[in-house]
Parts: sequence; C-alpha cells; structure tokens
Amino acid sequence: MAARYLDIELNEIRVDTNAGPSLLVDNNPLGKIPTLLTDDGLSIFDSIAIMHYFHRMKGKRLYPSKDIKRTTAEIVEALCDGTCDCLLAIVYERRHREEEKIHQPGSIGSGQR
Ligand SMILES: N[C@@H](CCC(=O)N[C@@H](CS)C(=O)NCC(=O)O)C(=O)O
Repeated sequence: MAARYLDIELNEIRVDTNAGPSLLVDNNPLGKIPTLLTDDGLSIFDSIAIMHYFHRMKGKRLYPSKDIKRTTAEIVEALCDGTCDCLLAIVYERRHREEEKIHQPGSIGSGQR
C-alpha cells in the first residue's frame, strides 16, 4: 500500500514461507515476508523498516515531520505491528500445532479450577 501510494514500482514475488525458499531465507534470516530487495542489492525487512526506507526514498512523504505527530504515528505503527504479530501467533498455533497441544486456558482438562 505504501509503495502504491508513493508510486514506487515493485516486482512482487510470491513465496511459500512454510517451504523456506532460498530466495527468502538467503535475504532475511527471519524467513518472513515482507522482505524488500532493492536494485542496489539491499535486503530490507520488516514492514516498519521498509516503510521508513520508502519514506526517506520518496521525499519524506509517508510520516509527519513534526515531533509529536511523528511520535504518535510511530506508536500507532508499533501497535499495528504488535497486533499483527499476536494475530499471526494465534493463526500459526491453530494451523501448525496438534490440537491437544494448543493452549486453551480454562478449557476442560486444562488443570485449571
Ligand atoms: N512484524 C513483521 C511480521 C512479519 C511476519 O510475521 N510475516 C509473516 C506473514 S504475514 C511471515 O512471513 N510468516 C512466516 C513465518 O513466520 O515463518 C513485519 O511486519 O514485517
């Protein structure tokens, strides 16, 4: 979305993160998307680092310049990032764990009284 907003041309490459594709893990030790490969050979991850890179690249048009507004934007950014990380943790637990190993506090048989 930020790239489109700033008219940055991207070549989007789809990868299956579960398969650990070398294009991804060779460029991002975390093996996560998004990962941005630049024309001058940089590999930039994660979303926030990419956003700040785009901001500097395109005349600082993404983030406010005034200190307090910038701080507020960065707090919202951190909140969104943290929320996505929490949601992904829930999705991955449900998708990849055997059912009996999924954390279910308060459910029958969990040992809680
Ligand atoms: N905070 C990171 C989160 C990145 C992230 O967790 N991406 C997920 C997909 S949305 C991923 O690549 N998961 C693969 C994995 O964790 O192995 C960001 O915003 O870039």
